[in-house]
Amino acid sequence: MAKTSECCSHGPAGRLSWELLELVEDRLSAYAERLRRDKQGGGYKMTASTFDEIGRVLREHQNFAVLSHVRPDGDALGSQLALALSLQKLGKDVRVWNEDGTLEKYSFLPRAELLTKPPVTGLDFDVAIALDTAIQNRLGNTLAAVASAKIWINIDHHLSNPGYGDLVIVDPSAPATGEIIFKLIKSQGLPFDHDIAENLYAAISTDTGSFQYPKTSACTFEIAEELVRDGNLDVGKISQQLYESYPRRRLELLRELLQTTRFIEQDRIASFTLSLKTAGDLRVLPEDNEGLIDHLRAIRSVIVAVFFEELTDGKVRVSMRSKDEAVDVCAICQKFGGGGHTLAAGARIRGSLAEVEEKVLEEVREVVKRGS
Ligand SMILES: [Mn+2]
Repeated sequence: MAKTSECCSHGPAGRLSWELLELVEDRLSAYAERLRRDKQGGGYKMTASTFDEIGRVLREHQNFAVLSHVRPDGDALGSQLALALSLQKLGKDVRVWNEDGTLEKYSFLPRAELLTKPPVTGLDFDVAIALDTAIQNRLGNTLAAVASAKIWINIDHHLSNPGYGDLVIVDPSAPATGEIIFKLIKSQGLPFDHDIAENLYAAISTDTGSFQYPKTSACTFEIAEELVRDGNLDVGKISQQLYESYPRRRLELLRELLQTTRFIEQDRIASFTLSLKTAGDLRVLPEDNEGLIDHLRAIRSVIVAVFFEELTDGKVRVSMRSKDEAVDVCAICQKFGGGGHTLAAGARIRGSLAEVEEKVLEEVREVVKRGS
């Protein structure tokens, strides 16, 4: 039983006696205390709903909408499906909505067919749950479809999340929202099975860059261990579906991006750009470029990698990665109306590719100079 460390304590699953409830509560208050300490020490923000409070709301209501952000990634979709499946097994009515619906790339996720675009006319819900979504607006057109929801739950790991909603868990120390969903499910004894495990594994694997990024902790591996063992997962098969099943056009896209690569500040800043024309010529889908920025980050001298993508609405989507805590790309992106994590952030900025590139790189240059 004592196989999980303090950070992973999520209490025993199954039916809860009062004794067990007390035990769970003890552990959760220790967890909350640890986060409070982190907050003072490391500048973390933790808005303090407990798993118990959220668990209670999940049990006491019937109609749920589980949502995540536009241009969803593996963490967003895996977390949505995992929580939705657990709620379904609990006998709840659940809609799993995303502005983009299911993505081709993630269609292998168990029960991916549950993920749909919201209907034009919304539905009534007791509870709307936003996952992995730092800014409520980033829920896109799902927001209007759940407008009548009585209670909002916000579960996320983005530092920049302001804590919208009635019940909020924002834990920036978590490398993936999937990790928080795992703790919620386990601490509350919510239903868990193979399909839920596989969705959570995909969420955590993708948001940690295959268990490589700095927030990957012993706790992350302990959770992965439980997912693989208790969910009876085939890791090789999931990895192949996640990382070795790209369409050919992704490589063609990378070839084009590499042609535009720029290095500045003694090669400490690297960037590439994707124009609408190139995207159109290659028939690129939005999900095709997920992770390509890692090719820039992988260069030894590079501290900050930036990806500029021209959008159809007169804006440019900027993705930024940092390899140095002293260079906070979330702060840079917030200056331009975006947000994210210290080491991975983004923004959408009005202007032409050239204008935005110039403005943003100037800002990054300043921060990199200051940080070194
Ligand atoms: Mn995430």
